[in-house]
Amino acid sequence: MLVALAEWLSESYSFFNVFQYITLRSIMAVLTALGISLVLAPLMIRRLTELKIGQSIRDDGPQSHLVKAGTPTMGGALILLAIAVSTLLWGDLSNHYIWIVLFVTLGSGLVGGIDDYIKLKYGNSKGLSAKIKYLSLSLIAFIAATILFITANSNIETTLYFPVFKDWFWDMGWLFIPWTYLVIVGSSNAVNLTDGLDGLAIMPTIMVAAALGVFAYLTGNIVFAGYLGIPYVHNVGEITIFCGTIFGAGLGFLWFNSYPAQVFMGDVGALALGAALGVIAVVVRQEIVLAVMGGVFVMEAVSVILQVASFKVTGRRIFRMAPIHHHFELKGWAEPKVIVRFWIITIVLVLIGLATLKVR
Ligand code: 57M
Repeated sequence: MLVALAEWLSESYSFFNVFQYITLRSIMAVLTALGISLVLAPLMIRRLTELKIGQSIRDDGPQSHLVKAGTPTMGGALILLAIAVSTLLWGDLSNHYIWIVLFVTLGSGLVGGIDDYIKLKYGNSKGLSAKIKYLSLSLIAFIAATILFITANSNIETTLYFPVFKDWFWDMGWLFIPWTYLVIVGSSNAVNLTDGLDGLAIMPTIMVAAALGVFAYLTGNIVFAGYLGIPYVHNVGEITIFCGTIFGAGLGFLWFNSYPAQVFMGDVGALALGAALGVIAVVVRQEIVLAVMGGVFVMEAVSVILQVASFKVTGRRIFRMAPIHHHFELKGWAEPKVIVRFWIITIVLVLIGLATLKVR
């Protein structure tokens, strides 16, 4: 919104030209989203506590979690508010990628929010029926995938690029639609499964969003993209601003979600942020790099798949409990130790992901 205003003002005052730059607007987007979440979070936590909107804890999980009962949840709604306001302020609203990522993020947040609301209203931890939840998420992902396919300007936008091997790519054609759907829904669920310890999901989300912001900036710049040998996607640089809003809003939320958490994000946050990372990776053509940098999310999801499969086939569990963070808790690791170690793993994976920019 401010881009249009700055453009108009720059006709009289050349200083306002500075707001045309993606880099400056991204920094402003980070700070705006951070400010919104830092300022509003205490008010929200107070209000949620007054309204008794607190988490109900399953009694079959690690016993150490029982003390968390009643912790305010649905803090993700604030993350989404900060992301939306900051994107609308600093993003170029004539850019269709901005609207697609906002649609996927807020749409998935709405599904998660309804799920949270039902859990809170009926005081149980079941929520929306799994079928309705996945159908709604699937519909959002499918709509986004179809729009991206129809609006693609060249086959670069529907080609799958493999990191490191610069001659490895595959023009997916219409298969781009199911692929995009899988990436968005898979990423959304993987982040949701990870969100089971204080700060465990938000910090990797922040780090991966920051790295995807770098990819978005370089992919949208014809000179840098050419120099690095990565795909060039016209106009996708604007997504750097969106990544900045996730970074800022996430940091503000982490301030209160760090151990011991004063608020949880709820499905409204976890499903939305996961879907956001998925759709960003698709538009910047880095789905495989997302799987590398978000390795912690992948590991959590795979632990559940293996556990369920093993239990069904052999009647035995591989892990003490899935997702895998519960396994380490039950082995006796203190919660902050599991969290920080998973963060460290993510730092390494994000660095590996960024290295693929050069190593090819
Ligand atoms: C969400 N939700 C957390 C909070 C957060 C198929 C199966 C593996 C599904 C899985 C599941 O339901 N996952 C989805 C996990 C919950 O957190 C809420 O949910 C939101 C995210 N969706 O924002 O609102 C609990 O996590 C803890 N928490 C924190 N700090 C945070 O910042 O401590 C969350 C955020 C909170 C709080 O305790 O209440 C969750 O874990 O429920 N199911 C499971 O994860 C269950 N696993 C299981 O059944 N494993 C079996 C299967 C796979 C065969 C097995 O291993 O044998 C476990 N979860 C729980 N108890 N709570 C086990 C039982």
